[in-house]
Amino acid sequence: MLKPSVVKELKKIVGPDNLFTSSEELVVYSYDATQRESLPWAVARPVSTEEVSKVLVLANREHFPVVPRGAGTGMSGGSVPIQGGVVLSFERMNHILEIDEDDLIAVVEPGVVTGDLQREVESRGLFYPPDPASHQFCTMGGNVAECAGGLRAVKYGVTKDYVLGLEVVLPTGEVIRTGARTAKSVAGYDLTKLMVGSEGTLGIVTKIIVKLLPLPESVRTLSAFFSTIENAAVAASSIIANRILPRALELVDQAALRAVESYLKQDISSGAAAMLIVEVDGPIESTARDIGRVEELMTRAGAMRITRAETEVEREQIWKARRAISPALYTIKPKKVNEDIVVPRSKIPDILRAINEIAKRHDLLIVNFGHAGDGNIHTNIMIDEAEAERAAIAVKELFEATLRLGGSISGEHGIGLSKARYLPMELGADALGVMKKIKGTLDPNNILNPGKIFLSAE
Ligand code: 2HG
Ligand code: ZN
Repeated sequence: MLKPSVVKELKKIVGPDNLFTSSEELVVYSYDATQRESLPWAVARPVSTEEVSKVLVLANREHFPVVPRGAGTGMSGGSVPIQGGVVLSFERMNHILEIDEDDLIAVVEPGVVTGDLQREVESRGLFYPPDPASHQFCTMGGNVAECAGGLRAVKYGVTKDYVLGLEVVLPTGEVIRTGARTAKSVAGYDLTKLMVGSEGTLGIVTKIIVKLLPLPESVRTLSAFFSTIENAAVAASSIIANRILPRALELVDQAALRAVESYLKQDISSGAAAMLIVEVDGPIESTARDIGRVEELMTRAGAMRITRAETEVEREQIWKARRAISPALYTIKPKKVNEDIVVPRSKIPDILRAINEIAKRHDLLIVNFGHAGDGNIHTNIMIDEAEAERAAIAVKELFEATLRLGGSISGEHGIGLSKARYLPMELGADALGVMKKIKGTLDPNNILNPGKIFLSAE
């Protein structure tokens, strides 16, 4: 709990209207998409870098946890105040500060919704490629903290590939600027990359400089349906093997299709066991040629049906269904154990076989969908309470199989809470030790988002 004198000081920093302490208010800031909940002791809504810095100075003096929060759409518990403390919500720091059309950069505050930035730059013929499935809700600060990936990573990469520089408040309150507004810079260690993906444990991002691209001239999209998930996985590999680099290459299994069909009350697959969504972009002649070649490859790989989106509305329908999978899954079982493994993309058929075998052995419903083009499969074990113990064993086996295939336990959602105990399996003691030393140096009192990434700070 916070001392009354500390509450008073916090009120002075952010203003009395921007400090919440009543339980009705606190509950709104207590969870993310992992279904983990923990009440903060207070919620502060700063409006400036200076206010953030003052809160951190106070937190160090009084030793209370501080947990930064965007929209709470995270999938690994990053914004859940698991040890209580003060949640810093960035809902008021939500301005696009600058779009520089000559140098192709944008400068934003952390609370900007990613979809708003995408729309704003697109209206000027520019393009911000990172595209998390939750783009209508998630924020740029959260995307930076978790290094969000999303639907276009196969061609364009992930958040860290677009962040040129940051303004960061360190856990001890100092404000630093990392990177530069230039296309390149090698001045010293790359603190920008260190911060991106640090899950709100090393610093609080208060300004983000991102690079933009010219908006591609045209986009073509198709969905292809298969009678088995194996056929779909092999078809997905054949696209890249044939030297076509789509901007999205998504795989959806039967259980995910059923869930989203019942959620949206709409037939999508006509009973198929798997769906691929393929989207290409570029000049009109090249997308016309590429989508034709993709269609041929899908037919050759045994697709039962292929639907090309002929209009923007049809294209949006395909993506609406894909983006709805994650929320749809919450309706089929009480608990969604969300994993986010990534394997070399050629190993997708192998990991799907291994997952199928794990599901059968433990008699569990495991739903697979996601970014096949990146090798990143969202493996969701759908359970009720009675199945929780079996699911925990299945998760460990899933990670073992992933690592055996040369993969990683998290492609884009982060380590956060539930994966912390498995991180040593992937990193080994020495690399983990280096990470903890960095954390200890920047945050000597372990006040910033404690309990995330590492099981213990020592
Ligand atoms: C997606 O790609 C998100 O839809 C959520 O990363 C994945 O719910 C999930 O497992
Ligand atoms: Zn995803």
